[in-house]
Amino acid sequence: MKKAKADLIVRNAAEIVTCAGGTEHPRRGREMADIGLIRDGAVAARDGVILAVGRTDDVLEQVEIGEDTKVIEAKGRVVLPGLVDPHTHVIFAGSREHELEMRLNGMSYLEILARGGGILDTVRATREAGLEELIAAAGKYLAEMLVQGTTTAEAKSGYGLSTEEEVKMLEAVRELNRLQPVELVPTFLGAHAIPAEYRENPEGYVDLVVEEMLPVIARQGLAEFCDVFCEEGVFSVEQTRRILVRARELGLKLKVHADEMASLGGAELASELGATSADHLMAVSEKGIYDLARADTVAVLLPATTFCLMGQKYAPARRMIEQGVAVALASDFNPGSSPVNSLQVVMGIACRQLKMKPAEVITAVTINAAHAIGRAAEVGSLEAGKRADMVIFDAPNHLYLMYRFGTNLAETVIKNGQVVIGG
Ligand code: IZC
Ligand code: ZN
Repeated sequence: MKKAKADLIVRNAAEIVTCAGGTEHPRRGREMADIGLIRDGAVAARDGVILAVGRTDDVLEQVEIGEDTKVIEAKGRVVLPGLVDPHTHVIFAGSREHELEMRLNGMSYLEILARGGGILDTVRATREAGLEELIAAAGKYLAEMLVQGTTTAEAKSGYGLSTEEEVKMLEAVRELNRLQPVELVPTFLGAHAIPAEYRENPEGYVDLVVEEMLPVIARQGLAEFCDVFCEEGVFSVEQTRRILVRARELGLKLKVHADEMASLGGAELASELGATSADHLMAVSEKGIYDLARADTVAVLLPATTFCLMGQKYAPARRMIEQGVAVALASDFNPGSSPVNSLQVVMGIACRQLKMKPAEVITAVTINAAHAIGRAAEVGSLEAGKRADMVIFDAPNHLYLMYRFGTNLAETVIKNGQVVIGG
């Protein structure tokens, strides 16, 4: 039989962490510790697609190497699937460093928002910015993420809060998908806050989201997901339900900012509506955990946010995993509650504060994260037929990634079979 010719081969890696076998369903509960580890491994690809993964000797037998094959020696290093960040607010203008001091002086995130700051500060800056300015700002953050190993990310709107401005944000996402290597999955988050002009009429704003924004976004194909910030003083469970039911009718998949600060029943609602993910969950109830364990909804935990908001209770990750919930991790990168865009930092916090095991953490930023944004058929694991997205870390084994917290260990980043960082 004629062997397939590889145009890329990464070989002799100390460990290849494949995360294989979880494409059909997210890994839940105990399965999360199964990361498909191969020692002295190799990955071969052609035209951006993986041809073979296995022990170096086996892979070299299966594929042909020619003069034009790019060969990367990964001796003493660990190879992971390209990291997937399934919850970001990466499109925004301005910054909110003043909130750090406000928080140190005792003001809470929701108090800052209720006074017209927080999200509404970023809304003012984002509305003032032109499309080009938004693209340039996000492009810089995405470059930082890529250097640290993120090759796929979700990107939300939600700082426009008018039809025209929400469309502008999602157009920025579309342009960025043409301009740079990190693949972005667009989410419409028109229900992120009540804009100042609707302060006295929040139901009127929900009407606008349901009757005008959602149909426009769906018609223009600008978003795959619809998300709502379901929180005390922001959008109620009933408002969230109304928005998400309409979004689902229009063909969008669903996400919920659920039970972050108050236990409102966001996880229960996400499970009931068949949402793809329920995110945050610091204040999730026992019933919410029970429902998530029985739904296809992935729990996306954002421990860098809890860390940055200081002194809050972390999401009960151990309890969720014990109960059989599928857990993913994300940065929540945004200018307010999480100015952190490194998944490596999130991984370090997840071990120390969520008490997740290193193998569970790796599943949570690869295959389960891919499920959380509807991309598990393409990315999130190293398996023949999937996209050749991978990261070579300057680490002797996968445990080292979470142990050496705070240093960027990504040495070579490969997206669609192309070396985009290092080499
Ligand atoms: O800009 O504060 N939590 N939305 C919900 C955010 C944080 C982003 C922000
Ligand atoms: Zn968020």
